[in-house]
Formats: sequence, C-alpha cells, structure tokens
Amino acid sequence: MRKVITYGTFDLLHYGHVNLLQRARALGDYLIVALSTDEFNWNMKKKKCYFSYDERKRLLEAIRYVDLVIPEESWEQKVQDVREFRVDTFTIGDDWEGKFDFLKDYCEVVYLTRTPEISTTQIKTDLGK
Ligand code: C2G
Repeated sequence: MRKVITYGTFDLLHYGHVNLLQRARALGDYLIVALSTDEFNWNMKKKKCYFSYDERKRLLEAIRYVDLVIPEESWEQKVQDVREFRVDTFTIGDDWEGKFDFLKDYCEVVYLTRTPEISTTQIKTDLGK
C-alpha cells in the first residue's frame, strides 16, 4: 500500500483544497492529512481560522480522498510522521515549491500545482465586501 501525506490548514474548505486532496490521493492508495491545529495556526502561521480544528477535521474526514487526519503541531514533525506512518510520498501545493526538499532523504516529494483563482483569504475578502 502506497501511503501519501500532505499538510495544511484547510480552513473554509473549498474546491482548491479538494483538487489538491484528489491529486494527492491519486499518488498512492492511502492519504494522510496532517491538519494544522488552532494553536499551530495562531502561533506559527499567524492564521486565525474560521472553523476550529475539530470542525476542519470533520470536514476533511467527509472527503472520499482522505483516509486519516492527524494533527500538525509543529514545523518539525514531518520526518517523524513520514517514518512513523511509513509514508512513501509527501505532497503539497507548489506555493511551497522547494521548501520541503529535505524530505527527499525519507520519501518521494511531489509539489502539485495550486488552483490559482481560489483561496481562503480571497473568500474572506469577497464576503467582507
Ligand atoms: N491549495 C491549493 N489551491 C488553492 C489553495 C490551497 O492547491 N487554491 C493547497 C495548498 O497548496 C496546500 C493545501 O491546499 O497544499 C492546504 O492549503 P492551506 O490550508 O493554505 O495550507 P498551508 O497554510 O499552506 O499549510 O506544513 C505545511 C503547512 O501546514 C501548509
């Protein structure tokens, strides 16, 4: 079984996220999503989420491409995650191109193109209009 892992906040879940998850899952047979906790988002990403971790987790678990959701609590957990879950492929959107190449020592690294026209920030801006 080829296992894939990806990381993110996935707030205000939208079709750009689903496009990513669908392609991530297609890289293997099992997709793990490491979901940024509220604390990680606030302390390390300066992101205030609309939905709580539990609500974002619930939404991700309802997506057919997602097999397991685990918490992302630090920038440093990726190597441990790859080893612990015996991951074959790490993948993430190409807005992170090159940032996680260090994982190539442990697994395949694939950067997938982002869906250009949609973002959580854009949604919040448009709704604020
Ligand atoms: N994404 C995408 N297209 C969009 C928006 C997002 O493909 N229009 C992808 C991102 O590239 C990322 C995933 O969806 O792979 C989740 O996006 P975010 O929730 O914004 O994740 P991010 O804040 O980039 O967190 O340790 C890594 C970080 O946790 C990544």
